[in-house]
Amino acid sequence: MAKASLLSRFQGCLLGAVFGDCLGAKFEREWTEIPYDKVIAYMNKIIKKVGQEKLEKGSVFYTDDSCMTFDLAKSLVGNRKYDAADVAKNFSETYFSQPTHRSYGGNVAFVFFSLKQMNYAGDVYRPAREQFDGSGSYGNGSAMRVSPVPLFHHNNIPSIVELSCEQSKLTHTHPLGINGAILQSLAIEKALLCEESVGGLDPIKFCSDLIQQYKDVTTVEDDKHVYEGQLGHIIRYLKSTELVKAKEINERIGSDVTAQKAVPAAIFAFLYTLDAKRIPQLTKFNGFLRAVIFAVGFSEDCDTVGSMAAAIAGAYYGVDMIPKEWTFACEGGTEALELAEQLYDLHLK
Ligand code: F2R
Ligand code: MG
Ligand code: MG
Repeated sequence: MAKASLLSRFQGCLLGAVFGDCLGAKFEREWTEIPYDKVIAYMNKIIKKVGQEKLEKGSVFYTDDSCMTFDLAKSLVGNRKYDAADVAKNFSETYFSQPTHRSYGGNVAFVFFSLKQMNYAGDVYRPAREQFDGSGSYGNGSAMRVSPVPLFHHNNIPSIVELSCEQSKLTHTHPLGINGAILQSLAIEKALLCEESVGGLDPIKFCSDLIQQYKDVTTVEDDKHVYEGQLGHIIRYLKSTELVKAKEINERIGSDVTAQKAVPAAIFAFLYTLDAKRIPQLTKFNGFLRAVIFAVGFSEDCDTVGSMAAAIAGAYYGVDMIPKEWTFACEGGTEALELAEQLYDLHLK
C-alpha cells in the first residue's frame, strides 16, 4: 500500500491521539491487562451505534490527554509561535472549566492552582519546578500532549527538541518527564518522515535509529540512559520470534503513569504491530488499529499509552486508517482534523 500524504499524516497524528485517548478511557480505571476481545467489542459497538444513528456526534469523551493536546495546539496555531504564558493559561483554564471526568494526574492540579493565583504572569515555570519538593514531576503528562510539537516544527529537529522541553517544563521539570516528551516527539517526527510504504518499514531499524537520534539530540543529560535502556528492551522483543505476553512487557518495560514507562510502551506498541501476522487476534485489522488495540490492551495507563501509540501510528499510516465512525463519535474529532490542517498550512508557509 502506498504511503500517506503529509496532510493525512498530520491529521492521523492528532486525530489518532484523541482516538487512542477516547478508546483507552473506557478501560482507564481497570489498571490491568484488558483482553483484546474486550477492546475490539467496545470499538465495534461504537461503530455499530454510529451506523445505526444511535450515538450523537462527539459523545465518547476524551480525558486530560486530549484536553492538554488541544490546549497546546490551539496556542501554537493562534500565536504562530510558542508563548509559554499563553499555553500555561490554556492548560490551567481548561482544567478549571472542565468537569471532573477528565481524570487529570494526581499532582498536576497544584501547578494549575499556582498558575491561576499568579494570573499567568511572571515566571510561569516556577510552580512546576516546585513540584515533589523541587525534583519536578516525572509523570507522562508532558509526553501525552506533545503531538502538536513535531507538526509545528516538522523537519526541524533542534526546534522540536527545544519546544518539547519548554512545554514540558510548564508542568513536568524532572529530566525523565522532559526526556519522555522529547522522545515521543522524535518518534512522531520519524514516523511522519518514513519513506517506506505501509508494510515496508523495518521496526528494528526504526528503533535503532531513534535511539541514536535521541542520544545525539536530547539537551537533557540527566537520566538520559533510562530511555536508552528501555529502547534496548524493545529491540530485544522485536527480534524475538516468540509472542511477548502483556505481563512480561509490564514487568520489563512497564506502562504506567510515569513517562519512563509509558513513552517506551507506546513506541513498542507501534513497532511490534507493524507486522500484521505477529498477533493472530489482530491480523484482520489495519496497522493503525493493531497498534492502538494492542496498546490499550496491555497497558496499565491505557488511555495515555493508547493515545501516544496512536499519535505515532497515525503519523505513519495517515488519517484514512481511523474508522470514520470513530471520528464522528470522539469528542473533539472534527476539531483535531481542523487543527492538524492548520498546523499543516503553517508548515507550508
Ligand atoms: N492519572 C490519571 N488517571 C487517574 C486519575 C486519578 C485521579 N486524579 C485521582 O486523584 O484519583 N490519568 C492522567 O494522569 C496521567 C498524567 O499525569 P501527569 O499529568 O503526569 O500528572 P502528575 O501528577 O504530574 O504525575 C502523575 C503521578 O506520577 C507520580 N509522580 C510523578 N513525579 C513524581 C515524583 N517526582 N516523585 C514521586 N512520584 C511522582 C505521582 O504519583 C503523580 O501523581 C495520565 O495517565 C493521564 O491520563
Ligand atoms: Mg487521561
Ligand atoms: Mg492516562
